[in-house]
Amino acid sequence: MKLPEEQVKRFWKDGFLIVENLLDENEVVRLREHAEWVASGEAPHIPGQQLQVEPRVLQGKDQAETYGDSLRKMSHLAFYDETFEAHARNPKILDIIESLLGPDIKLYQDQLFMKPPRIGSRQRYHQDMPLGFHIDPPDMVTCWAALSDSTIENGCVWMLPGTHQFGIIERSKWETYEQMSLESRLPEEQPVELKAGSCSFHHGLILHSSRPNLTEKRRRGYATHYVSAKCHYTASPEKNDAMLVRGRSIPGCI
Ligand SMILES: O=C(O)CCC(=O)C(=O)O
Repeated sequence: MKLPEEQVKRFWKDGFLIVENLLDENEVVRLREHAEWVASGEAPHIPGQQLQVEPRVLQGKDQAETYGDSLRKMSHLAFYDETFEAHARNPKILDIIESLLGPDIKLYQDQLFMKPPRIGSRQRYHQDMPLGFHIDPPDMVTCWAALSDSTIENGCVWMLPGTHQFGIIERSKWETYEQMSLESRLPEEQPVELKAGSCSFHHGLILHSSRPNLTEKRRRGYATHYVSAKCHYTASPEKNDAMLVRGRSIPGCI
């Protein structure tokens, strides 16, 4: 189903959009249970290097009860695993991405942010695209699917509306926004609180962050990062494993 024109306009103005209840309960439970299995470290088909432990646990400053509870995020899952790939190809998500990026779409990367109880750390203000997405132009939209309720207390994502319109922003300015946020001097930042099954969509250049998880429960969000298949790939071609998920590949492009 196409995204209504009014919502498309809102996305391009703000740089993000919330779509409530996009996934049904079965879809959420399947992904959540699968994520728990992969996070146990027992899934033989997911390389260990795709699982990233919370930095303070690595430094010995925090402790987690289980290996799964020490994880900050798991990456590139859809490229190894059918359940995550099926989510990345979910027509309900791709219809929205198509309304924003056009008919030819590739999955560039994915990240399942685990935000473990009590020790899930802050993600500083950043733009996604300059952090390892080698594309030109920056036609990139992420679907962030809430696999559990995401709230201010458990570390939901915060957006700075409209900042995608500034192009690539210098890292020193990211730091300025980060400091202002830490000092509660950034009235324009908006929390994206989501019920499990709801999704937010954000542009690859919007400044966003997420806060620590202060609760006793995990906050899980599965981010699938899509790009237009018309983008040029700006790194070495052999590193390009972007997966066509809708439409067609275009010769000479990603
Ligand atoms: O979920 C988070 O904590 C961070 C999300 C994020 O940075 C992203 O989806 O690009």
